[in-house]
Amino acid sequence: MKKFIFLAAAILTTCFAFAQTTSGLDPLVQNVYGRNIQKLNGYWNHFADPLETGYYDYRRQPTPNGFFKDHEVDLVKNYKEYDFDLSPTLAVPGDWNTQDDNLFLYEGTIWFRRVFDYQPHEGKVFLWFGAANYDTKVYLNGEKVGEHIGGYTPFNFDVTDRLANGENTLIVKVDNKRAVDAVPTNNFDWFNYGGITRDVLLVKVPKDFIQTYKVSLKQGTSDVIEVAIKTTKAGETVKVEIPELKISRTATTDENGIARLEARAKMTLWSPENPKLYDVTLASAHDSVKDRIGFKTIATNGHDILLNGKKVFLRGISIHEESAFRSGRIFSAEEGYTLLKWAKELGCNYVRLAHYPHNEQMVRQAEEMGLMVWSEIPVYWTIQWERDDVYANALNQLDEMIERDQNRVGIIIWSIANETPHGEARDRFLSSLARYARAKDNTRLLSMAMERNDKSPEVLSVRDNMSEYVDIIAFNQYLGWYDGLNEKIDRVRWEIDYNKPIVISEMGGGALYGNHGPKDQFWTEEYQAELYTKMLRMIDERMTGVAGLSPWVLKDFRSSRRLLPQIQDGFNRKGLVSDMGQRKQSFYILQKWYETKK
Ligand code: GCB
Repeated sequence: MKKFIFLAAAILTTCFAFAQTTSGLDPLVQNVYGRNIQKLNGYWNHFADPLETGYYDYRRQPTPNGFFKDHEVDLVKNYKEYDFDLSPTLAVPGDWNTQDDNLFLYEGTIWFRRVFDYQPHEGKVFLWFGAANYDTKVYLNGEKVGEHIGGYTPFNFDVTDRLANGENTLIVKVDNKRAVDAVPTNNFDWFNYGGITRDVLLVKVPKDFIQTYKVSLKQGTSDVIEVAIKTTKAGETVKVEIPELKISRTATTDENGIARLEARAKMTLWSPENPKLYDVTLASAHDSVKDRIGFKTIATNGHDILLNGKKVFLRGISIHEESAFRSGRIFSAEEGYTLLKWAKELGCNYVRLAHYPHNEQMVRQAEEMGLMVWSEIPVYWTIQWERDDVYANALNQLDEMIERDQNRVGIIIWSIANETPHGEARDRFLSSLARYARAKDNTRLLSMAMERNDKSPEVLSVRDNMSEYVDIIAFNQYLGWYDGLNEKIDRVRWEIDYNKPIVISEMGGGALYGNHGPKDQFWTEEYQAELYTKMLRMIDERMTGVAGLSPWVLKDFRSSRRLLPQIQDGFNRKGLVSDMGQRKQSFYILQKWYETKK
């Protein structure tokens, strides 16, 4: 069953048609790391093809004998203008920009080739990509398997009937050209890392297998576990076991392959103080998959966020998925761990993983470390709201984000957008996404990073039609940086009229580590420290209903928008930690304040 059919039912409930922007995709296999996998990671031959010569002929028509054929079909004997065998290699996973200086600012197509050995397997095989940025076309043994757009979510193809026993040739065309009708658009404040940035796996499952599942606490209860399993077969018995809770239950799949069951248990709920996870096994007649799953409730009441029924303050920080010290796209669990450790040191119980879904290990690690997570899709700034295909793209990314991480107890918030200019088409687009997210997962809160819409120059506020669709009123604000000097922070009043929790999803200002001077001098550590001091005092003394914050940002990160020589040098400097891991003064100011919020 191809993916667009799978999505169709839910999409009918929105006011947009589902225009096909991807092809050949199959529904995601849940928890690939808990399956029988063959890693295709390693060094892949590659070359850049800025003119797309390997794809289009001279009339700009897709050529039937492009580079994806790897010379299986030579139109003219012995005529070659490319050769994968002679081409250099790049590490997969990895961004190409930080692996080869010539590719640092490259935006366009790169062709990758990986030759691998495959031994026959009884059952089905999926070719799975953790992520590739941005437009990916996949060919196996000279034939197109499918394509995917979107740079931060997983996708997979059923390649069972396309694999040869023995040697196979996988060719992947990845194009990271920015575009005005992409999601995100051609304008965003982070680095446009290109490449196959996450794992590539062959996922081997039985012919009839467990395609997906969701194990969570039933809404409104604290002792009933609810399980939904989808297998590829109707009328089969499935079994769920959680040995530590002495749970062992069976159910039978319906005509759609779906089985649901519930089990009551006295369990330890997951929390930052005690991030308890349980071993869970799900089995069908032929398949079995293991996971580590925790249980929690997350809800709101007026201005409060309630975790397991108790009021919690989100001591957060925003993070980009960029490695510490090296400043490239994170490509190992260790690199993600370093950032999360810094967040813990800061006193956080919560991280905003901005501005796109981070890799799966990052989310798993966060929950193991007791960090609640905000996860978001890159619906950022000036999306083309009127277009159905743009909506379909955003919706697909939202679906892939939720599908991949629906069993991650650490995730408390799905976010559907960041700083989007108001307008009717935008409201239609975002409210449809919100409805979809709620229908797919009602066990988490919904939010988006809004912008301020003030009542007067001195009376600051947030007023947004999307407020009725979200559980948390989150907004970014840059008093003292883009908006006045630090002294303005002391002058303003706040009136936010929604009776919902308020979360400041961004605040901050730039500082170059080691740059010292008076506290009214831009770019000094002292200026940034003063900004944080005033801002935190303002929250304490002159704002009501604030249930948390995730200042911008943990670490200085690369951005092609940040051009000031000797200060920015291609980095957004709003980090509390420099790109080389040095703590700026404001790190300690926030750390001290978070002590008071424990
Ligand atoms: C914002 C954006 C974030 C930017 C930040 C900045 O409001 O949400 O992506 O990086 O401001 O530094 O300007």
